[in-house]
Amino acid sequence: MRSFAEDTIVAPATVPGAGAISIIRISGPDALALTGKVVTLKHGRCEDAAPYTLHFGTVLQPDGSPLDDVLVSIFRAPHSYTGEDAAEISCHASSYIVSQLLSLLVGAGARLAEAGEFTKRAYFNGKMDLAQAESVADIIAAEDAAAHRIAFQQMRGGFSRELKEMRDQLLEMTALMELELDFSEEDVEFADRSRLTQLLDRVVDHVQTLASSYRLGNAIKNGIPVTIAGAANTGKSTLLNALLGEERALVSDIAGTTRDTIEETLRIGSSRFRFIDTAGIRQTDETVEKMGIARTIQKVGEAHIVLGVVDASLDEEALKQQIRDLVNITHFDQQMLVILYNKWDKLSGNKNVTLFNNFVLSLNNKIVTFPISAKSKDGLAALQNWLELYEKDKIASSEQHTMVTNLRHYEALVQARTSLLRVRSGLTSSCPTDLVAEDLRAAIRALQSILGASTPDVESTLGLIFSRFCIGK
Ligand SMILES: Nc1nc2c(ncn2[C@@H]2O[C@H](COP(=O)(O)OP(=O)(O)O)[C@@H](O)[C@H]2O)c(=O)[nH]1
Ligand SMILES: [Mg+2]
Repeated sequence: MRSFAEDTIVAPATVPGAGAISIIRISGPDALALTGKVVTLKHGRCEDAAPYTLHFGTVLQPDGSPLDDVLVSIFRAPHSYTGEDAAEISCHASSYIVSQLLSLLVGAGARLAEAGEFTKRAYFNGKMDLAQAESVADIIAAEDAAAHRIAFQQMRGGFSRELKEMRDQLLEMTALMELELDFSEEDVEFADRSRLTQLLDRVVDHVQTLASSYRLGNAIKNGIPVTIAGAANTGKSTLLNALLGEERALVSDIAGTTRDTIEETLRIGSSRFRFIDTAGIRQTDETVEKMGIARTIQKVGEAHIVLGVVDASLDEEALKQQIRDLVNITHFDQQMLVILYNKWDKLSGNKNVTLFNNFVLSLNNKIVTFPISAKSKDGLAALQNWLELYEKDKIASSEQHTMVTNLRHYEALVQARTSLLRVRSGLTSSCPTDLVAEDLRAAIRALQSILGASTPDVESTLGLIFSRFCIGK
């Protein structure tokens, strides 16, 4: 296989800092020769070394003095990460040794790699598709079991396989339709419409399932969004600070102190949450505060969980109004509302939770409630436990499926779905075949854009079809 790159690149594969060893990676047509110029092996030469072998050697400085004793791993195209000839030099993790070694390799003719260049080469040499290449960054960034599982599955090509399977089915449909166009005078129908519709429905379902996995997939990758909402002065910022254990948001009893949203990530148990403190929801004529409130509504829309903070020390009517306002801004089909009766410490035993709950449950029986005091932190442990369990359940329910975590992929899937739905209505309304075929091709392009590279063309698909299909009969 001819590599797409002409030059040989080098970069440290490990981060500088504490550690026992550092690894320097060299890849490109001259990787082994350049390594050989810098490292003198105890036995043999790098250029002659067999692939997947490990060699002891010494790096000498220009004045002949030794820099370090190292181990060199040898890879040969196409069986390496990049698909090129490559070597990895393991040296002692001294920043001095690493920088000297790099400059020796550059002096010998290598070029310092740009960010992501090794993976880029792997992609261009066909070692992985675009979705897999993107997952490399995700797997490195994954901080918990769920994020790791999704990224690893994508890197192994699970998601790509599903995409290719759908793409190939659509390609076959397109090929059959184009065949019809070629034979249009004879009025043959190669593509049985009801069979096509069935097949199409399955693909649409699959695309839809993948697209809707993005909401949870993205949350697993970036932290589950939890919006803290409620009227001004109910204690939202106090709650955020209490959850974080630090004074992150400004707390004051002047209403409207928090005008923009504040976001902080926090790990509870094995899940990562993204807590978003918002401006209070209330009527105001003040422009800046109005903008804050508009953003609150938007942030509430993004949340998986809405923590609705109410001031339990208010009189009954005011309290009920705060609760109704929260119920009104929650999208119960995809969000959970947790009502927090805050400032419980101010009550002198003359209110009871059951009374509040009866009212809340009369509005919506899926709402969860907790009495808390954000100020004294009473009740927060129960809330944290609930958050942890709730998301654990959700994540567990996602384990059987491929999850989409990347916005680019999600957008392409939505595009594919739009085109496929047009194909669907084209098929049932006996729309001209060439128009339907055009929408099919648009759907294929959208799916293919996730994988990168180019679509197998209709010609080769036709070849495939003809191999099991005799047109003369
Ligand atoms: N007694 C009591 N006061 C609280 C509690 N939580 C918040 N406060 C007070 O309520 C006022 C408003 O709090 P803040 O967090 O700024 O409310 P926000 O406008 O909803 O962000 C501040 O004076 C807080 O100290 C609580 O649990 N108990
Ligand atoms: Mg606030």
